[in-house]
Amino acid sequence: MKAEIIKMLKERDGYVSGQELCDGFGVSRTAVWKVIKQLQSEGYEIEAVRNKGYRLVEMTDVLTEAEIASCIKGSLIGSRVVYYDETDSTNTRAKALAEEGAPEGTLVVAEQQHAGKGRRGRGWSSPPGTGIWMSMVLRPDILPSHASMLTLAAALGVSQGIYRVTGIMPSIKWPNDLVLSGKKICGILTEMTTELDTIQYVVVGMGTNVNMEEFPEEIAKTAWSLYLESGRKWKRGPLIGAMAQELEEYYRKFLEARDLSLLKEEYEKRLANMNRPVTVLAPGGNYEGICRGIDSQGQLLVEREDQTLCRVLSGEVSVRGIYGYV
Ligand code: BT5
Repeated sequence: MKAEIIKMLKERDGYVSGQELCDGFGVSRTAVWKVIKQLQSEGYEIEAVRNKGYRLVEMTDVLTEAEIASCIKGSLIGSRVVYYDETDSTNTRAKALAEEGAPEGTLVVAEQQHAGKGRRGRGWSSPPGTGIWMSMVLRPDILPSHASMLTLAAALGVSQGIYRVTGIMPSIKWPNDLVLSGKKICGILTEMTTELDTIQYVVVGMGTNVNMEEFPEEIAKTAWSLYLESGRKWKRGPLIGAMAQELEEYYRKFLEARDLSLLKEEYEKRLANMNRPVTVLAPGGNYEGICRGIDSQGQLLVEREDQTLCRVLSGEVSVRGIYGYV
């Protein structure tokens, strides 16, 4: 009921009458008043006028289960929202929930992570109040070897969601980073659990730097936020809502083709390294080449000096621009 009330207040230009809310939810006026009081204490400035009803005047950057649920527009991603004020890692929580049978589309969000994870045992800085730390549970009927493509589809979804809300379009650094001004604003971590060669579930975790004014020294040179890019602060609820809707869209397209063939063109348009020199840091030795996009399986195409085309599988290597991080 709380999320529905938030949604109605946000969608209405004028007042929502108390009677409408009572009738709509089949509850008493006191029950409605209690919810309004609670919302006011959480940071929603709601005006209450006798004989007119309630009107949302302003809201701070509230992040609660009800706020996130009120921003969800699709039918899959975010159909269930689980929110933590603080947790170890939303990926770890999402995996635990998936083990307990959480349905596909479950979205786990935390205000703060104290053990945020990057790839290959690296950490992810996740302070409270400034970022979007979230993970979604997927249960696609695909081969385990195809799951890494979901990272690329998610990169498109997050960047499109950011674009819709802010008008800023991040580029993608293959396979899992979103960048602005040559620095990282988002990282994606895909993890899966399989049984007898079938996928039980995939958890895609996405960390987006939204309102940070500065970063810890270790990452200050490579990390960036939407605030630093635009000079203004953004409300995270609507951003999560737009990301979830776009993630759903790209996930459906991925499932339709069972690979990235429907997404390849768009991905390449946003690929930061496209047609630029890159260094591939491979276990068998580093090499340089020109980035020529991706194939429908999500492998990076790198043209070497002798014109041979190498396909770089994500997970095996890192790619760097020869002049720096991108
Ligand atoms: C990633 O790893 O970029 C994947 C990050 C995924 C984070 C999300 S948050 C929600 C969900 N729950 C989790 O526990 N994780 C996911 P990788 O490519 O390995 O990059 C990690 C490196 O990025 C670190 O070693 C730092 O150098 C840098 N880094 C750490 N925190 C950062 C931040 N907030 N912004 C930019 N760079 C950061």
